[in-house]
Amino acid sequence: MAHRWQNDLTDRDVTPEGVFWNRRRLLAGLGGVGLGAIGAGNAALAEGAELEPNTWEDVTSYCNFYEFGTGKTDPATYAGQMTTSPWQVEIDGLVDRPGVYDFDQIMSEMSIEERIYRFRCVEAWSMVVPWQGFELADLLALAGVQSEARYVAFETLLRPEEMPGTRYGVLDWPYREGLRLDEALHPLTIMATGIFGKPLPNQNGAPLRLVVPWKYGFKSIKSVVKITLTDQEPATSWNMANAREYGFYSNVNPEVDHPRWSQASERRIGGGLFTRRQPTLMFNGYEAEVAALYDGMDLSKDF
Ligand SMILES: Nc1nc2c(c(=O)[nH]1)N[C@H]1C(S)=C(S)[C@@H](COP(=O)(O)O)O[C@H]1N2
Ligand SMILES: [Mo]
Repeated sequence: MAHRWQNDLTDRDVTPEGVFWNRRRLLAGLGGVGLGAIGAGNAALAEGAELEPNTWEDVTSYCNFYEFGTGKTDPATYAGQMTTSPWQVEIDGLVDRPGVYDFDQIMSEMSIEERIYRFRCVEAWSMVVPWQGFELADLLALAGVQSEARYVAFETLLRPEEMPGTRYGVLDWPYREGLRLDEALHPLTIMATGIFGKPLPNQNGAPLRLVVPWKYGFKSIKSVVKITLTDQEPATSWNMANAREYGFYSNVNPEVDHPRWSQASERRIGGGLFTRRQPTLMFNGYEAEVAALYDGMDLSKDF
């Protein structure tokens, strides 16, 4: 058996048989296998919620990726300079198999199922993006999460010679994000590898970025190079920049306003002259799936 990455794992370590076959069955039940299947994202959305995808043009030209500048069009203009191959993801902290995992090897040799997820992404504006990717839980399982782990911390590549925005101190680089472990293991939390059936464009976080559909867009960290399992809530870039405005959780919540603007409605990107405002849904429409994660918490305090 060839090495799947620089650690010494057997096939059995990578994909427990039961898990693999359950996933197959699940996919078959959804009417297809692999990329032909529409993932949990659709089934999960509240009925009647809008799922018409945005265009390739919308998704790849109106971006946030501050390593390339703070303007919405800066990423499309400058992210082309980022070298994305080879690409390694270091997984460390409270894991059984810490190490440097090669992205191409992960994708070509691992038995991780890629699926299509048509998620809404929301901030003051919203888009519907057809991602492909796999559950973050599958990647974490490769490294073997230890029982003391409570949080997952993520870091983006920091390569100033290819990232003109990092010459400015708008954020504390590298870009950092974090999730509680139960959020990270939720099946709606994915590592995206592509959009519209194509590999991720650099401006959208090539080759591998997080997508957490019930949280505000900035939680979905791009171009991930490091994942650390910890027992402490990790520092996150936006919280470090402005703790009053950006909390650790950042769940989409129309009842908790950002200090400088209402979050009760969002402007849908695209549609030319007729850009519509629509009410923002609790947990971005994924309330049935994720509300239980926050039982007993005061979400106006833990925002
Ligand atoms: N590394 C990194 N990841 C990032 C950002 C960033 O500036 N740097 N911006 C975040 C913000 S604010 C948003 S809204 C989403 C935007 O993702 P998109 O451009 O693919 O729509 O990426 C998030 N991930
Ligand atoms: Mo954002």
